[in-house]
Amino acid sequence: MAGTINSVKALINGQEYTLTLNSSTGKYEAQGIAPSGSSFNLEGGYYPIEVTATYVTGTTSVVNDKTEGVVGEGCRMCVREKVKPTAIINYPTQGQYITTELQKIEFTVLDNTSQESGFSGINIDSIVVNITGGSLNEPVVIRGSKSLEVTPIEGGYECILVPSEPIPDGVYTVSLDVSDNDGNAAVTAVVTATIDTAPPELSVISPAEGLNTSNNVITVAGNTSDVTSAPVKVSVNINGEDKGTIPVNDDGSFSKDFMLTFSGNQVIVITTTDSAGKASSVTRNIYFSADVPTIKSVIITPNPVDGGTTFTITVEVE
Ligand SMILES: [Ca+2]
Ligand SMILES: [Ca+2]
Repeated sequence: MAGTINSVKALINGQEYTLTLNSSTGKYEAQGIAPSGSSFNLEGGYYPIEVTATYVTGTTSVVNDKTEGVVGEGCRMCVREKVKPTAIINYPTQGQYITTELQKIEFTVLDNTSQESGFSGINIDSIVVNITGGSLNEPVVIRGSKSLEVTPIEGGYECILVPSEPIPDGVYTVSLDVSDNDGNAAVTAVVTATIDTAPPELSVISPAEGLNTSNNVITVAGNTSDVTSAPVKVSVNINGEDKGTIPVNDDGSFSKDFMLTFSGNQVIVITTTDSAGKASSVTRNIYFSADVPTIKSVIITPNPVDGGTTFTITVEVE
């Protein structure tokens, strides 16, 4: 037989609530403010509640989260935090050129950047890395942590993704999504970067290799192009002296005259460099001299010579 209730109290996260009778339902109620921190990382994933009912006679009954059945289940309060985690792509950086075959994507996912405590933590299985662009017909999508190198850090993880096979040259966009354990999604991190492992094309039309010339003005001309990282820069070095860059036309052609400053062998190096920093060089070895031959003597032997007989002409020249 039911007695007369003296009090009904609930203990939630260290706070005691005194419940009052709702006469229309015959049940006891109180309102409270939920803890701000997530219950995800608490034992069982909930805040435990202890309810104590006391009769006027002084006898009490206590239930809590360990109580069996639906009463015990009712003593488990799940609290979700609402703060987004943070996704940061560390490598490549926005606009970066990558010139090596070895490729990787490094990123950090954190759930403690805006919360000192009570964060639910990164759900590592929610990571989605998406690579699009270049010569990929379909996006490369990596989900979860299985193919990642993962290092736990305070509040999250540092991750390294190495594609199973090198991604071919091209311009790519990498995006990163992640959620925390309470289902809050981070703002998508996006970077666009260029993979360019190929040096630019370079064809030198002038001067020809082995050219002998008496002209002290030499024309350096040719064509250059780069599939992935145009535009390219062309620079000229003559006999070890940097002559700077020369203009390249829209069609890749270039032409500029240079003065040769001394006679003798000349080494001309033409270098083209693409925007990724990959370079190609062509070397031309030429010979320049404006000197004219000096004829020192001309002797006819014999001289005079008899008509119809043989003579020799001897010329001394240097
Ligand atoms: Ca969070
Ligand atoms: Ca290139």
